Amino acid sequence: MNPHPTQSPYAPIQDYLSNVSRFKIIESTLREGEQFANAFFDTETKIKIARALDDFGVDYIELTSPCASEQSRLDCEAICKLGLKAKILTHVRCTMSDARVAVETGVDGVDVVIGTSSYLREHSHGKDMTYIKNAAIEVIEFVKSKGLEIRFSSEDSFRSDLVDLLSIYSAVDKVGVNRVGIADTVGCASPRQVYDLVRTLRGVVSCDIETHFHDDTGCSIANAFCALEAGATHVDTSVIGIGERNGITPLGGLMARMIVQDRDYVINKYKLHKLKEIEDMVAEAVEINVPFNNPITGFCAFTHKAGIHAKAILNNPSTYEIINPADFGMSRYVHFASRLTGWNAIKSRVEQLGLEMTDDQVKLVTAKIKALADVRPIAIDDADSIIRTFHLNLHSKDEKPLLPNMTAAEKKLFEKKERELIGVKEKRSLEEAVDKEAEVPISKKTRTETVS
Ligand code: HCA
Ligand code: CU
Repeated sequence: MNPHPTQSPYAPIQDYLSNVSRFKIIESTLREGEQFANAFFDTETKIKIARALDDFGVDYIELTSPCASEQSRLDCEAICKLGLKAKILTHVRCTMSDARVAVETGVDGVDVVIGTSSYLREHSHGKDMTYIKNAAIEVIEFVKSKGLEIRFSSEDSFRSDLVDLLSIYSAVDKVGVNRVGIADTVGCASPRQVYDLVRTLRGVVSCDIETHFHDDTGCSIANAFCALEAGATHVDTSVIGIGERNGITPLGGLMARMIVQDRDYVINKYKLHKLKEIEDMVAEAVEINVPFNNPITGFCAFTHKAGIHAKAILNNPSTYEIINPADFGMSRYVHFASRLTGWNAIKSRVEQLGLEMTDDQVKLVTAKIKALADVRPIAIDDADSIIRTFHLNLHSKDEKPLLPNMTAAEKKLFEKKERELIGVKEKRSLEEAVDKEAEVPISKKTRTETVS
């Protein structure tokens, strides 16, 4: 699965920059996630989420600023006292007054941020780049003097002047910042822009590079991936991606992307089986449903519907799955109750139900299920009950109706569809017979060719 399992000396140069096989996660559900419209986390919920994330294996847990409110400060202290394996960070503005409060909470590190784009400089804090640089250096030296990790990040990096950005990152790198952060605050960046900026920055600073991507234009996972390819070391995530507006890179989605890249790294580092539980916990806390199209845990993430897909999946799941659901404790599901179903899917269901039928019988019952699905949407129960009754009828004298709860109109339509299907089937077998007669013996021909 990993296209670069070993680094060859002839690998293109950018592969040496890539950190896709050694990235770290800064989990921000309890900071960025608290900025989600529906989020209100009481202390107990925060502790539950922090413990679950720690158990999952994230490297860092980022918490709301202790300066946001008195309760935020107390919660930050409480989480620091839990003795988690993950390092605890808090996130504050780049000012000495915030930094002083942050270092007293018991955190392992402080993430500071200040807006550097002209939009934010003019319309938010009103400070120029020289002021920002001096403030950053003072804060960094102070936090370091307390023996804590310090990260400096520029809000709205992708709409900031590149020269301004590189100059401030280079200055903070020189005074020993542990990480610099790039933030796509408005979700405007494309993967290629991300790659270019991170790669340029990688050549300017020697410290770690953290990245933070909003999802306004649907690129948050792709951007995180490209950032790692370009040499970023850390990715910010939140559970289900919750955050300001429509949020940031989701933890689960990132896992999906990364497991395809380097299964061993992801599987050995994170307890992937816990993902669904964590997502359900957070979804419940913020009163949302996990979206249907969520990677890994969306209700249909491993559901196969069309007959052609189902047949191939039943033969070999890799045909239509890039991720093995079992890696996440999930299961695959072959959808058999629809008009798109095929006899292979029904055969597998017949076996699951512990019934015995010949292939011809399975084909016949498949035709009936498809006929009914043409009349009305059918549920799994309907399909199962058709299969069971059909099976019963095979072994008994009197013919029971396949579905007892049909209206007269449905029954009529069903019978018509059944007749049509049988007609199609007869036409098909006639065509097959004609084809057979005209057929060149392909297998023979191929064999001769291979031998000679
Ligand atoms: C925000 C701040 C932030 C900070 C990111 C960072 C952003 O606007 O709420 O600290 O790197 O998106 O810029 O979340
Ligand atoms: Cu953000």
